[in-house]
Amino acid sequence: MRALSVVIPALNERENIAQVLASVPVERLREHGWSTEIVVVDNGSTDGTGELARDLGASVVLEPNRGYGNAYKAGFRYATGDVIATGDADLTYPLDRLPELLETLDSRGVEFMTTNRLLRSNREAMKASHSVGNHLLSVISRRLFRHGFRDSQSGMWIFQRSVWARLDVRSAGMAFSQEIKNEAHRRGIQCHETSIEYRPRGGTVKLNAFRDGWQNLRQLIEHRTRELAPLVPAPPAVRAEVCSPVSGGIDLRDSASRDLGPAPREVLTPVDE
Ligand SMILES: Nc1nc2c(ncn2[C@@H]2O[C@H](COP(=O)(O)OP(=O)(O)O)[C@@H](O)[C@H]2O)c(=O)[nH]1
Ligand SMILES: [Mg+2]
Repeated sequence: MRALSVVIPALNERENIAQVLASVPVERLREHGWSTEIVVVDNGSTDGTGELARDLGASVVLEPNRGYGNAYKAGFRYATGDVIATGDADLTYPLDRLPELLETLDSRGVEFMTTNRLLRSNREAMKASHSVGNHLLSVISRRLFRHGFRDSQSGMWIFQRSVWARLDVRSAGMAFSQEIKNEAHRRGIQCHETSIEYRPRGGTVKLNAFRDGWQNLRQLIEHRTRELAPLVPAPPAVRAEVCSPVSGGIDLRDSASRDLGPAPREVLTPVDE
């Protein structure tokens, strides 16, 4: 049995989270040879998203520093699966298709798989202005990084967890999504992009199209001109305080200190992420 971690960032998604968690087909994944842990990263929600997710059986990581990228970094630090799969907590991504997507990852023999939402059949699910912005940013990514990914902003990726330690992904915010793809390609990781269904969002959009679009452009230029520095392995942790399931606390584990025993259920990550 292989282990899958489904990592879901959530900022005030109380109205969606139960349905999102229920859409992960844990039983079907088991039949396909996968054990599944679901990790919800609560990014300082004020509507009880984290508590509800925990009550429903998910592992909840608290990341007090707002930002989509910050949330993912905390979730990836916590995840223990052989493979990580991601998706928003807003009902847009087809988490119910994970068994088939994992089969594609295997059959393609790649380490990192991203997804393309920019299909005609998905047009109803995306605002026209977002669609234009996504196409534009995707063209620029393709030109700058010389790859063939159609959708630079898709937030559903499925990859071997070992890949994460080989990437230098810095964005704290929405640019994380393009950066992880561009960086995987830049580092020579074997990549593939597969088409997915994209569904109408539940709840309220957290993206600010103008601000996030502008930041994405700036990030693309910074990334393209960044030197491809060798990655410094994370130093071993000198101490760790692991919280109990109920009391909350601080977990200072990093990817180099996996010998600290089973992951706690709820983690407050260090604030300097
Ligand atoms: N924009 C944003 N999303 C966050 C943040 N923290 C967690 N998220 C979650 O990340 C996902 C992406 O946000 P969303 O509004 O769906 O952006 P979009 O999919 O690009 O339109 C959602 O599940 C949010 O709840 C944050 O600080 N900013
Ligand atoms: Mg979304």
